[in-house]
Amino acid sequence: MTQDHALQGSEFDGGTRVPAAGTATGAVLPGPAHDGADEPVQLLDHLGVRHAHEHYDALVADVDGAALRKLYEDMVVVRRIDAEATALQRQGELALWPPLLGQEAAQIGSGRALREDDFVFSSYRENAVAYCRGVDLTDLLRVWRGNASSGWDPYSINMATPQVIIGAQTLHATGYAMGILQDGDDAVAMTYFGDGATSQGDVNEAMVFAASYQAPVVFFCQNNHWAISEPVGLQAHVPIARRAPGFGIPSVRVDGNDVLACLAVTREALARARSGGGPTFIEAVTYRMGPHTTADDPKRYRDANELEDWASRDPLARLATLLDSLGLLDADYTDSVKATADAVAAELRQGCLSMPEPEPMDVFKHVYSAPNSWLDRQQDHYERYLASFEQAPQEGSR
Ligand SMILES: Cc1ncc(C[n+]2csc(CCOP(=O)(O)OP(=O)(O)O)c2C)c(N)n1
Ligand SMILES: [Mg+2]
Repeated sequence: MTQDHALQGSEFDGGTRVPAAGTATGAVLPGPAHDGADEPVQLLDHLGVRHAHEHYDALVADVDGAALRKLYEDMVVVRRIDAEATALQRQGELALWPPLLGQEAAQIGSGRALREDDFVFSSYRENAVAYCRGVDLTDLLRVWRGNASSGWDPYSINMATPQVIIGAQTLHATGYAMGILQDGDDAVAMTYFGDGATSQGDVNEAMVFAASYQAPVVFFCQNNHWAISEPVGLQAHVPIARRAPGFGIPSVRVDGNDVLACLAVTREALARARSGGGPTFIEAVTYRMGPHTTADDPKRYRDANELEDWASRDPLARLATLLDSLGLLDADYTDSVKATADAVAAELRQGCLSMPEPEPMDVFKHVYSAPNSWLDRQQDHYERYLASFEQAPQEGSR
């Protein structure tokens, strides 16, 4: 399939169309919070052409050449983190890794819109958002190496540790946002989840409460087209963004491979929440180019042509093209981006390999904030069990 044919003719699963090449697809949109319009907002198309947008341009008016370069660097670095962590898993240094390949724009565009005092509740795949929050790179890997049951102190970067129970984090975010209301603060809770998660009761309950309380929470759904081996079309017969207005929540579909559009729609949603306008639902239409996790083989359930189609909409390539057209992709710059990515990858690897092995008794730490007699009994039992190995006669000593 040729690139043009793929882009003009193909459809997103769920019956919604890929924007035709070269059109300013957002121009017909009526403006803020347009109740789930199907055409994704797009400012930068797959060919790297920047299109004017009557509403969203104002939201990224401050993004000059230097800021565009920074967004590009961010995306290169997080792609490199992802590749390095995948390699570490293949080398037996991590038990598992959930790649974000293809979703860099959705995560960097939205992550860079956040304020430091906002609070993020994510799934396992938002490693680029964690990077935006300033996560320590070793902390990012602790859980995946099996060295800790939790990677970091959530309050140190205002981001909860990754949630593996699909969709549960949307409830945590909504509860947190209701707390923000009680405090009279203007921070926002931002929650990330996948297309598959929208079928969970938790996500729907979170939307009911968020709408009822007009809580300052942004629901950021990365529709990467797959929930492990289930295609999105199976559980969403209409675009996912259309569901939110049914809860009384304004929604917007955005091209999730367009970092500028993701930044613009997230800024708008955050501003709405901060100013008392309540929740917003964002559906970022993107694609998971890698496996679900390193334990998965997508070749068993998806067509190679689909991957090829989406490779032609790569989020990094289109921004590189734009930078080049602006004369901002010179060798000095690309060398410095590569050097930064190399340094980050080296730090990640070094942090992984030098992580101290956990003590067996550490498994009891941080389970409850206060002493708990039931846990104490288990701890005693386990301590005696471990001690029994020390007392056992050594092999060959008889
Ligand atoms: C409550 C619950 N049910 C099932 C699972 C198993 N599971 C892990 S990931 C996943 C798919 C999630 O897909 P999606 O929400 O689209 O997120 P993505 O992995 O694509 O980022 C499932 C079903 C789980 N972790 N939690
Ligand atoms: Mg998914």
